[in-house]
Amino acid sequence: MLPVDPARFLDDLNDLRRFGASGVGKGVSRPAFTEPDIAARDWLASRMAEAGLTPHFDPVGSLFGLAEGRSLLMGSHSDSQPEGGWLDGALGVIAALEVARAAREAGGPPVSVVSFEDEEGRFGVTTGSSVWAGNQTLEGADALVDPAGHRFADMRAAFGDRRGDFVDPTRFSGFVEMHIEQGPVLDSTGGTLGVVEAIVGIRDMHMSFGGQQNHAGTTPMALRKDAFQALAAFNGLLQERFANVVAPSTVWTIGHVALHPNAASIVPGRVRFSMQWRDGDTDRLARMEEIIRRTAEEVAAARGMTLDFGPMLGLDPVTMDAGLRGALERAAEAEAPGAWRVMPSGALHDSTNVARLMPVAMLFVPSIGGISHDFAEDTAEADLVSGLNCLARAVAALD
Ligand code: HGY
Ligand code: MN
Ligand code: MN
Repeated sequence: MLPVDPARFLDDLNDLRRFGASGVGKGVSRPAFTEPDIAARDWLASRMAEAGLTPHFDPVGSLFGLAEGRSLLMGSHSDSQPEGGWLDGALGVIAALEVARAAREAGGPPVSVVSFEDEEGRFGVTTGSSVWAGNQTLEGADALVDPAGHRFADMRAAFGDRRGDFVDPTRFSGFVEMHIEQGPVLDSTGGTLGVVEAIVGIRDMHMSFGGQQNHAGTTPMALRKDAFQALAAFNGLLQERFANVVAPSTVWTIGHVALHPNAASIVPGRVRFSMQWRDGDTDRLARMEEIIRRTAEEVAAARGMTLDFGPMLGLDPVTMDAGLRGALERAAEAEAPGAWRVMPSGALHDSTNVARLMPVAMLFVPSIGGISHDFAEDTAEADLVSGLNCLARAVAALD
């Protein structure tokens, strides 16, 4: 096993947490291209250089720490959700850095490190790795707009002349990403490590209902074209119509709702909302899309209201590479005998995109209480170290 240094690893993890520290527990707010995100990447670049790696920003702000010649790529993302945890993405980046350092100290194998930009999708869906992998064109990404109306093209310009070209993916033999589970399975079963078998697919879009803004006191209910009521009816019908299509693991979320004008005494005339759904089966994702579109059209027509669909972004389910996964399984058995399992990922990860370019595999550590995308996200330190040791074992075995 490579001579990883848990104290150095934990110190870097805690240093990274300083950038965008939310002041609530260990939480961070470090969305893509914000000042804390850029400062964190500059700090990561310096740590990569100190580790003997060549820091390289690509055109969208993804940061690579490059080893010479052909190498194994490891990493994740260091941007966060607006209310994010200190480990989502950051754990994979810092663990990769520590394995890369230990590998150099041990005389090999060469390991490169990456922190992808905008994995959390302030603009799209895993935008940085999606562009690198060709799942999204740079022109397409540049046209993306965040909820506040900022354009991706303008925001990525903040990296200025730090940016170089896209890194040639053929210099890497594969990609290994460690990540917190972000779900309840390992935590509730007392597991220490999860070896991922597959990552679910996702569909994500915004929709709008347009009605008639009016007085909340004088407008009879029967005459209203109330955008909130349209959304409520749409959501109610979805639950019914999904019933015989979805599986127990299927998820769907309306996480962002903007009512206009969002005032207590005004019948809302417009609502724009996010519609996101995930499943391990591409056909099921397509059937759900058909139900979503048809149901929204019915609701709008029945109320004499307008309906707009924004562009739909999506990624299909991906299966992990058998060889890399096998190395993680053997390392997990050595590190935590009987305390690991093979499991799917209900969360999306950069590995989904990188799988288009090279073999990928993922390792999970538990999330306390299954909590993530929340300031309260956390993992026991002993589990963080077990994950690092497992990576160190696997990378040594891959050499
Ligand atoms: O939403 C996700 O699955 C990822 O954490 N961005
Ligand atoms: Mn993540
Ligand atoms: Mn996340």
